[in-house]
Amino acid sequence: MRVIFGLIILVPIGAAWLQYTLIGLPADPDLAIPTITPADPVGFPVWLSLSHWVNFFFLILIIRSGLSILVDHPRLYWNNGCTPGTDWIRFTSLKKPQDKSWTAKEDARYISPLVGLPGYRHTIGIARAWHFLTVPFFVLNGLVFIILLFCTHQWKRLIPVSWKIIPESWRVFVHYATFNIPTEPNGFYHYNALQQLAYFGVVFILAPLAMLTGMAMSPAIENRFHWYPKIFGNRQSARSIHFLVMIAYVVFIFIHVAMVAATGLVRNMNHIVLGIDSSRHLSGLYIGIGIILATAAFCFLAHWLSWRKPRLLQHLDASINGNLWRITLNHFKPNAYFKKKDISPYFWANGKIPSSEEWRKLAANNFKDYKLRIGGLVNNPVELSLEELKNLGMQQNITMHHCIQGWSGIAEWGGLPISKIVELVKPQATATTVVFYSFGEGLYGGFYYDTNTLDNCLKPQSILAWEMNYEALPPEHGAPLRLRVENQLGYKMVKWISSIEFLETYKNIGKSQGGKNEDDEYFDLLANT
Ligand SMILES: Nc1nc2c(c(=O)[nH]1)N[C@H]1C(S)=C(S)[C@@H](COP(=O)(O)O)O[C@H]1N2
Ligand SMILES: [Mo]
Repeated sequence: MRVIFGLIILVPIGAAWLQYTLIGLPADPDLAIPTITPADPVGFPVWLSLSHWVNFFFLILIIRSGLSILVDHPRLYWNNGCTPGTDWIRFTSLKKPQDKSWTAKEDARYISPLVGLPGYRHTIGIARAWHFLTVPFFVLNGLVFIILLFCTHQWKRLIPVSWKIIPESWRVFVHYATFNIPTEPNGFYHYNALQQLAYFGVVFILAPLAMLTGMAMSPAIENRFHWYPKIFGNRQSARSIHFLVMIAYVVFIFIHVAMVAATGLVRNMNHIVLGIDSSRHLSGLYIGIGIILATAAFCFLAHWLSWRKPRLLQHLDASINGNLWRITLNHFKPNAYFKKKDISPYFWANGKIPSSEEWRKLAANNFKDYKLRIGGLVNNPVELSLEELKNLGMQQNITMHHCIQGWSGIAEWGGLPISKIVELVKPQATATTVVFYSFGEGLYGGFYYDTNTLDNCLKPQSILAWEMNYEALPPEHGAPLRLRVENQLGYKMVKWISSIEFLETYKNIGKSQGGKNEDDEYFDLLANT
């Protein structure tokens, strides 16, 4: 894989040198400034400068928080099951140990806060808050930009109108690649072919690709529209492409900044900052540097907020994205789709196996003495053994699991639809939240628990599973009983369930955030993305 990427970079450069040494430099690209008609873009209007810098600001936040998300599962794959050893690139020196259990959580890595937002380890909750808080505004800014682009003549800067752009771009590329800087056009009026192509690619290819591959990672979208991630191969290739788009952005930013500096820094900065065509005033340069420094300063503020006001960020994210997903994605109903042959050969595990005496005793006796307590706002509280649960019915689903960390896996899960439990216990009208308590502990101590809306518990494929891949649920995957709610991320699916309660609200449990990870790691209450 790395060889392929190496070739993608080296082959064009090699070809450029070959052409240069064998045939000579192609003619300087045509720079004759065409006579400017009233239909041509002249200069940079304020909206264009603004959206350019706003875009820069958001891009920095998106990339930095994205890197923090990435290292929570620092491996990228082309296969849905994330089988260890099949990663095409990894950002950890560790191989998965063969001789002991190794959870995905243990596999998460540290990233310096200078690079990642917020950086460090196990900070994916806040990293996601930044990522998702930024994205709607990034998209909005992009839309405004594109609309105004087409409402004015400015589109002519970016949109190639002839295929000639390709050979012309190549000519420019041969110049750059062999360090024969061609005469530059005045960007106030138009760009050279390669520049136009690059800007076009960033706006009209990279940005949409980033959004579309991002959406392909949502459990709610994936299990409703199974065809969607397949546009990119599968969910993990969508994740890999999402990463490659980020790399392309970073490479673009470096080359772009270098070229801005190399081809008349003062004049270029006056263009994009102030919209004036002058090489004499330094104000554009100073203001531009000011914007870059302010963005850097915001990164420090973001770091401070991440550590001092994480709850604020979590709630801000919930008030924007949480609400947005509640009224949209959360309505999608999971569709049966996967076949036996799709089952992943490997399935990462997460969480600490319960250490309590109670669970170990139950496990030692094959859970024969296990009793699931179901109570709360119900008319008929019950205690059910595994046997009794099994007698109530069974459903088998083959589904894709989406962990917040980025890994996925396809497995068969067999168990009792929660709708059957609801029929049995008869929740009162006020019961809208279901809490699942675990025998296991959370990463930071205290028992693991999570809540789901009753509505999501009643979606197709929501079950209490005692079977995985047609065998008894193994201890590391949650024996004797675990939850499956397929339109949510993995952390909502409590393993080693001890009891279930129907409630009016999640607010009176734990730290009032709706789950152990929501309490301790600032994960989202609603996990559709
Ligand atoms: N009790 C308990 N349940 C848990 C967890 C945990 O730490 N403790 N981790 C959750 C997370 S983050 C994921 S991704 C899934 C993992 O399920 P698996 O181990 O079967 O892959 O379990 C969820 N349920
Ligand atoms: Mo997870």
